[in-house]
Amino acid sequence: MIDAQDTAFMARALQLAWRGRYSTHPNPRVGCVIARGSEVLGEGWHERAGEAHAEIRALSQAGPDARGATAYVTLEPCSHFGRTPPCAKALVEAGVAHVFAATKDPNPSVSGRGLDMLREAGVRVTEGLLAEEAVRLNPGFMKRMNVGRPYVRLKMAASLDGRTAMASGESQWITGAEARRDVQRLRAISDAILTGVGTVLADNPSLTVRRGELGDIGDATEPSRQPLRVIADRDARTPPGATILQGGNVQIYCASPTLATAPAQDLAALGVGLNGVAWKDNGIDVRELLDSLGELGINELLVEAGPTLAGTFINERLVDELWLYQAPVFLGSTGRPTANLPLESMADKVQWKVLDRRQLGEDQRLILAPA
Ligand code: AOF
Ligand code: ZN
Repeated sequence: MIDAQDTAFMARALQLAWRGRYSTHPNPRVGCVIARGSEVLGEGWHERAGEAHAEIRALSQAGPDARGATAYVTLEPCSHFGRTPPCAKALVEAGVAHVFAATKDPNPSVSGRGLDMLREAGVRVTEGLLAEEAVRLNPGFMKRMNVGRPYVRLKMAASLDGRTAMASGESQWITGAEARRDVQRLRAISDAILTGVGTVLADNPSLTVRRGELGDIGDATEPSRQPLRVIADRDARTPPGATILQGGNVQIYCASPTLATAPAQDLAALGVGLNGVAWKDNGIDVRELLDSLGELGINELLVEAGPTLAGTFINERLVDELWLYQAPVFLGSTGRPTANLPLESMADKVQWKVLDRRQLGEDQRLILAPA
């Protein structure tokens, strides 16, 4: 039996988990509420990899009162010794009588064993309450654990006539301050930001999260690191003085033969990570790139790139969400398209469905998913 009270506590646990949106990577966001009847005894969320898991924080708040109580956790409690000891064991030792887990942990070192551990110790287990919401909380962690690749968000800023820059390449700024702050938040929830060398050469972007521009983050845990910056750069043309290289934490993906060349060696000497992958006529082998980023522990990837790389991602059907910021301006018919995607007939059109539509100052933000 699941009642409204149980659902409300799990919803609260989801809210707590979301506080870790800028800080838990590569770990998932997890929240926990410990309650007896309608009384909350403890609350916790996972803040940072290496630090206490959500259950441990909630248990320490509840103290001895946890005996006989119910725990609501957004993810199956872990059963393994990772950077921290198993939460399932801690719940058993605290005497918790009933555990609600929204979803299984797809991590192969857990995946059901946490729930088994609880059941074997005589704890009642109820699985699946608000499961859909819990999966949506960690789309990247779930996807990486299940298929080894990050969840991909493609960001675009465009005009009313679907242009993303002038013919000269000039593009600052199409959208207003509110949309740009929203992009900062989007970067901050991402584990990595991918761009192409064309964008590096044309715009010299930093692709960093600037805390001051994030604005008020409410009760979220402070971002604990910059997202990894990733550059698709077949011939290692990224200038050693490029802004994006400052502060480190950069991986460049070039063509394998490029690895041995002088420009690549110079970048490696600066501490840049260099990876050789396959390139095809129309650009980088994106699947190989995504596999590699999955191995690096990237859960949520943000693609902020020019028309070539954006076109490749769309064409290869590798975008999970498209975030389109549209400004109420015309950039004119000589402006650059958001994506290079030459299509012949209406039958080739690439259809999307709108998940969310919002006004940000004068601009609108659409979040879309493949239809
Ligand atoms: C939980 N509660 O709050 C989180 C869990 O290296 P560790 O010890 O931090 O373990 C990381 C793994 O633990 C992570 O990959 C995921 O399977 C699980 N995360 N589990 O019971 C939590 N964050
Ligand atoms: Zn745990």
